[in-house]
Amino acid sequence: AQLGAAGDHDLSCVLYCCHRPALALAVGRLLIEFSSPMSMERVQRENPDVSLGGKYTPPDCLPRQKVAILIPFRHREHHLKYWLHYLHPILRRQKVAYGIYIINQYGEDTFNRAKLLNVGFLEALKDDEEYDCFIFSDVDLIPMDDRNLYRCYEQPRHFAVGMDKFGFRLPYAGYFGGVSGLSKSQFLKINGFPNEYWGWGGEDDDIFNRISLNGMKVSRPDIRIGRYRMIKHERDKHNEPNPQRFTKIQNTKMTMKRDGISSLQYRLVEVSRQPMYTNITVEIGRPP
Ligand code: UDH
Repeated sequence: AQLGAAGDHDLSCVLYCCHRPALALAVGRLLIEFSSPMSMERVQRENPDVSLGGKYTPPDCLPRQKVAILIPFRHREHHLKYWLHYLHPILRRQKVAYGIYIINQYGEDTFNRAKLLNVGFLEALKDDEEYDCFIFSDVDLIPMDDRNLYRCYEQPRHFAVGMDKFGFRLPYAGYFGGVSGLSKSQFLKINGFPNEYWGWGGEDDDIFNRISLNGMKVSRPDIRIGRYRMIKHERDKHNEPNPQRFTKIQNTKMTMKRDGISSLQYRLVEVSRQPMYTNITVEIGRPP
């Protein structure tokens, strides 16, 4: 009787998996704004079923994947509150089994997004070896449609197809920035992400090259569904455009075998479990 009361979708979910009911619960297009004040207390109040460290498992179906969501981070506390406020409810409606990891770069040396994400991959697996899908998201990007499902696909996924700052269009065919996702085996196949892109730009193109050079093809949601709002902000300090990026992305074929998850070095500073996310503070060095 209890199962019947939950409705057909939930019933199929109990018997099978969380995949199909995810769309049944979707709202579709969402109103995303950043003008109302936001606090971590409010996010916590609104998400009582998220457990310590920012983890969630759907109570009524069996997830096929376990998803670690990795966010490269430094000094963006304001953005993080909005990200958590919007994403926790979306992921819950999508019936994702997930954990949120903030990979916080220690110190004030040049920022390195891709290296932080490599650290996140290893540290998330140390936390829970069952993760088999990894979604890499900038802290300032919020999906405008919850039918853009945060899980892994047959091919590496690019989620952030239409950002407001690019007029809701893909800026170029090989764009892989903003929000992307790879299964554990797809990530290992490309030797993870490059560690040697310091400062802004190029690392996402290098990742796109790695995917193509290893015989895979990027998959994307429909442009009408893959829409994103970016929280407006000034350029960060210590993340200036990297002038070497243009030559580096010409050489992915040569560099990807030696530079990647296989060569990653870092010093873990602190892991702390917050109510809405797990924080991993890490020292990753500085450019040579
Ligand atoms: N990030 C930080 N802290 C930093 C730098 C980057 O947390 O100091 C993270 C954050 O998750 C961010 C992501 O890395 O969303 C990518 O940073 P980015 O600077 O490459 O990309 P973003 O789209 O800014 O945030 C692009 C430059 C904007 C200049 C706008 C001038 N009006």
